[in-house]
Amino acid sequence: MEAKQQYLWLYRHRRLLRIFAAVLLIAFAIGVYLLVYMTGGIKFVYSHSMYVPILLSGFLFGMAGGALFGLFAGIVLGPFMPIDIVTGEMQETANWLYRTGFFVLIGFLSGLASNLTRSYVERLKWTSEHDLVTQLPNRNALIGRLSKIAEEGHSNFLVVVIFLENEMELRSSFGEAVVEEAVRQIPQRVVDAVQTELPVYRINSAQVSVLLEAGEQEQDALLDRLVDAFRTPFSINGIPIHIDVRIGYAICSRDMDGPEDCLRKAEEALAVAIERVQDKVAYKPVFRSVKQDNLAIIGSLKEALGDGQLSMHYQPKVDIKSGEVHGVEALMRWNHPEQGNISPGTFIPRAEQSTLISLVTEFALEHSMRQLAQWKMRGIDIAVAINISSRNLLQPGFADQILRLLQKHELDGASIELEVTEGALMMDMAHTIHELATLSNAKIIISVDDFGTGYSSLQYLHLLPISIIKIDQCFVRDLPAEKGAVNIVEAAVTLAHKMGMKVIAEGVEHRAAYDFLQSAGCDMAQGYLLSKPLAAEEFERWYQACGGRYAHSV
Ligand code: G
Ligand code: G
Ligand code: MN
Repeated sequence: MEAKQQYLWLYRHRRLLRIFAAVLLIAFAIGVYLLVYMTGGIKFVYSHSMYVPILLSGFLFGMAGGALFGLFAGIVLGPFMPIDIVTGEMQETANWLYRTGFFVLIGFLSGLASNLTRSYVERLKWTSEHDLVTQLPNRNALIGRLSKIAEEGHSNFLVVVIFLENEMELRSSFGEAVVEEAVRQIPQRVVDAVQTELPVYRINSAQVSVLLEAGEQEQDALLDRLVDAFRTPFSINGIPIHIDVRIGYAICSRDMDGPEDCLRKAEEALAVAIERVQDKVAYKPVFRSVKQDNLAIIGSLKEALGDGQLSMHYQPKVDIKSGEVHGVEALMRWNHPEQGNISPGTFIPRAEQSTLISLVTEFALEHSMRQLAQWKMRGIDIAVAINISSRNLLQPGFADQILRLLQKHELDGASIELEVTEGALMMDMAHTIHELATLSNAKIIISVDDFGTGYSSLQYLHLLPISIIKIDQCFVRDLPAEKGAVNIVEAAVTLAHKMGMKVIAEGVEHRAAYDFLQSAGCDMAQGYLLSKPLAAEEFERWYQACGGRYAHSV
């Protein structure tokens, strides 16, 4: 039997056990009587053995039980026990009465100590299962409740986790007390919504949870009512407080993998609800496999950065008018020892969600700049464009890091181009303006990558020091047959030129597209027609073979 089961068994049979213990204690006292009698009477030391059952009785039966047993023990060793068996001399009444009083006191004190300990332990148990501020049951209590439900064999029930999305914001604008008061009001809302008395668990400062027993048909309606319950603002000291909630839930059944797992499923669903900005999301096994894939990739990426699995490839960019090879775009390649090539389209977005992206970008910057310095020494005078992610621009000291690398490799700022997507430019405009100004003062070229595909306004075009617009592949691929793409490309070229910027088209795969771009006045082209991304030595051979000038354009 495990410790917990043993405890449960003892708890269930506690009445019988108490009777049994009482009988044993009485037998013990009679045993002491016999011992004292046989060893010659109360004048010898053996009567002290009586303290054992007295202390035990206080421990088991509390103050009254201890005192009562003390009285009994006092009488057992009292009027009928001679001082000396051989002489037959009896005890004086005052003598045994004093002893009896002493026994009663010891029993009482033992009971008192035991009660105090017990209430202290209960207090500890309560504290471990409650949120001390709101007095709501906490995560431990929820796990305990889930284990109990599993034991009792309920069929299906929902574990619902409610996330108070603006909790941090409320905390910073209204203060701790207001948020805690709002949380205290949540149970009433939940009860009103589901119309049954249900405990609400506070599982962390911004999450509460309830367990719902509902058939499949009622589930949706019940959850909708729960979402609705938070639509009316909470009123705290007369201030209306709106709490934004997201809900994740999982259906747990008897054959679930344990209570922790069940709660975790609901929390994984919640993470998806937050990410997708949805009111409520039910757990699906695919969430976990996606997350595990992500974690596995992110886990091995750090290693890959250190042991040479990553490298940079370079794709030429050609000046359409002169045919000159203007520069290259540096593109990361990952050759995984087991999984083979992993596309940056797979691992870059995942790295962007973690702090690893700063290491990835550092790798790209360091390797591209080192390569560029070598090319320059061998007379290949081109620029290198490096892709920057939105997180990099928010990183403190990012611009300075680039300037230090330039210095280290003795490169001129003008030979470096940074490709930033529209979304990244819009993240935190004030900060971005400052960072990009530092870079542009060092003559580094800033280009807008994937132009035309982001959700953004055009205001960044005149607010930020942008020199190049890169028209996204999706507009270039079907040129000139696709009329819509033709219009967009022509408009982008006009817009860019009016603003004093250059235009590059990426994803140029066909001669016809290239010719169209030339006639539309587009400045540069990049794509499979010219060359796919190449390893450094391959690019060098390609460049030497064409003499730094793309042949088709002449
Ligand atoms: O080369 P490929 O088409 O597989 O690249 C897919 C995406 O990954 C592209 O959008 C490209 O911008 C991005 N990418 C490639 N290399 C890097 C890099 O070094 N840093 C960042 N941030 N993005 C990169
Ligand atoms: O988002 P970004 O511009 O960084 O993406 C560049 C990606 O586009 C590179 O990963 C590169 O492999 C890919 N690419 C470059 N030229 C072509 C092309 O002509 N056709 C297609 N389909 N992809 C291209
Ligand atoms: Mn790019």
